Amino acid sequence: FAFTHALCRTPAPSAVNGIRAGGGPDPELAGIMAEHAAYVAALRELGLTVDVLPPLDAFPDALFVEDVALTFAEGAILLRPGAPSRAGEAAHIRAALAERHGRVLELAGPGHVDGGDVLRLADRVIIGLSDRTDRAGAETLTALLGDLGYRAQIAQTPPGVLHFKTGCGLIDDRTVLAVPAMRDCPEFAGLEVVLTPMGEEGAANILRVRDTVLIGARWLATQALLAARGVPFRALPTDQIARIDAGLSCMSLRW
Ligand code: CIR
Repeated sequence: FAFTHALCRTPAPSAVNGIRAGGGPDPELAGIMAEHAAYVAALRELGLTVDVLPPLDAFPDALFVEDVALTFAEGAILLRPGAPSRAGEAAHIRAALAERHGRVLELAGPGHVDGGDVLRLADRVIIGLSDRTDRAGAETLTALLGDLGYRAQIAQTPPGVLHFKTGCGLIDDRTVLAVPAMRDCPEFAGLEVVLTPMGEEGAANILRVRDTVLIGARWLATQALLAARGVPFRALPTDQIARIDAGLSCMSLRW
């Protein structure tokens, strides 16, 4: 969690057309912009150096930079996002990664991995198979992570959960907040699993940065749960990005 840097991308006007699984109300651009700005400001206030890349109007989901790459102190990995409309995003972040990382590895085809399916723990990295991340991609990524010195485990994202991290996020090194559908995830063995309260499944995509957990502002019961555990947290608005199936981890790459 001891990140010093983050990379984000300004939402383009097309962000309102980002992929979304369900119906629900349309997102509003002004709201998406405001939520993104609050997020960048929070990362800066937590002490990170945050660079913000220019918008990419041809790619509505490009503000969700987490899905196109992985960043570590040891180097970066350029991914192959699984949604056809997002495939082209990776090329647009390659130069920015090369400027900031000594090594940039690339996931070779034919497999796909979205960074939202990758959960980094203290001792290993979990890669969740999902509608976006397939086994070929997960196996290729396992080898690349090995090159950077990380051990990977391949897990299953439950049906109906977009990304592995849509359904879980780390509170600390030994504690994961997870939706009930992920309670028995075998890869969580050895961790304490704290379940999202009823009706707050959307809260699971928390993001721990240094000592603070970032959490969506509307998830009051989950905030109470963190408070009761003595976990410092900061509530951020996420209602608009939630309309395009996103949460807090999606909007940055961190290292
Ligand atoms: C998508 O469906 O790809 C975007 N609308 C949302 C991506 C959210 N990213 C993430 O959870 N890492």
